[in-house]
Amino acid sequence: MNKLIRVFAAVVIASLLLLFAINRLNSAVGFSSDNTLTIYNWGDYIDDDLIDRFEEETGMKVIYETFDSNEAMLTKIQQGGTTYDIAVPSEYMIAKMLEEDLLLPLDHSKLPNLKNIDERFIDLPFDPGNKFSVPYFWGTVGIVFNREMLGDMEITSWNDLWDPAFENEILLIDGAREIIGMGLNSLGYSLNDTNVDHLEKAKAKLDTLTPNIKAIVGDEIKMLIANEEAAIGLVWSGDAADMMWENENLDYVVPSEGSNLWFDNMVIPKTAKNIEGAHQFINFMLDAEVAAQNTEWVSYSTPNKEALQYMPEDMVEDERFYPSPELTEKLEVYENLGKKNLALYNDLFLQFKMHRK
Ligand code: N2P
Repeated sequence: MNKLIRVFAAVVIASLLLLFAINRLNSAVGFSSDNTLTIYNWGDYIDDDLIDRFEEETGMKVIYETFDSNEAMLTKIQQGGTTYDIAVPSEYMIAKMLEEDLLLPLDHSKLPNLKNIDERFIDLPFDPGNKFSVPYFWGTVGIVFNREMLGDMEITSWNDLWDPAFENEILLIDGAREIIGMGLNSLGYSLNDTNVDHLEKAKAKLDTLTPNIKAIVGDEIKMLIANEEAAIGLVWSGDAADMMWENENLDYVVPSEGSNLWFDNMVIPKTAKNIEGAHQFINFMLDAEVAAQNTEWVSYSTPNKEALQYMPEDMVEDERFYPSPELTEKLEVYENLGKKNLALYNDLFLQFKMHRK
């Protein structure tokens, strides 16, 4: 009996020692929650070398996950399975997340590099005073097209896409607001229209584009168009810029009927565990040289004014990707249309996708 107790005690002590050792080891390699930073960002939206550099400089361990739409990101954050320290939603989604009380206020004293951001991108209506969000990238929605494949056919408007000559030549990004938005814009309606009749007309008009649509895809759209698998794509500006570095036959246009101007900002979800680390990461990404390196890799347009001096001139001076304030004023920023209307956009988009099958 005595022996049994001794064996039992030895096992307990050994287990405790083991647990202690694992714990020490975990924090040494950075798995304790303080030392881990979990980031949720769009696909292809950061230079991985910068994550390595941040880890080296801070000793933190970054866990990095990606999403391909604002809606998917929101669902994941609402479900709360994984807790994220940083997310990068677009403006209308930030407004929605604020409405649902999902974001933490930022401590500006920990973000001295915020001064590097061009004031054009500061204090916008979806987040007055940038209390909850800090600019990351911005851009437009438009059409990328292959001049070589299209011969002398010009594309300048959304309505050009309905030309029967483009049968099976168009790829679309998988975004409800972008695609329904194209339908709305092509009929002269606003991207923030909530009139059910207008929205149904937009969906019906999109259905008539079906013969020209080759597929609705995610980030692989860049590879497909750069490899000339399709001549035309509805894309976000930076994806077009990226493809154009790969294939010189490509060009990008913001359609004449109007289009979307968007802003993706970094936020800290309320459920974040490493709030200090999140601020460190945001401030790191706001550094001028870091932002320049990231922008060169990602190809989207940077809101970081101080970064521009470190970037190639032909990139900064390209008006297709750095449109003037006069042009951007003509574009529409998505508004948070409320639960019911956003659900309607999503439903119509789903129906449109099913109609294609
Ligand atoms: C990056 C997509 C950027 C998204 N792949 C536009 N909000």
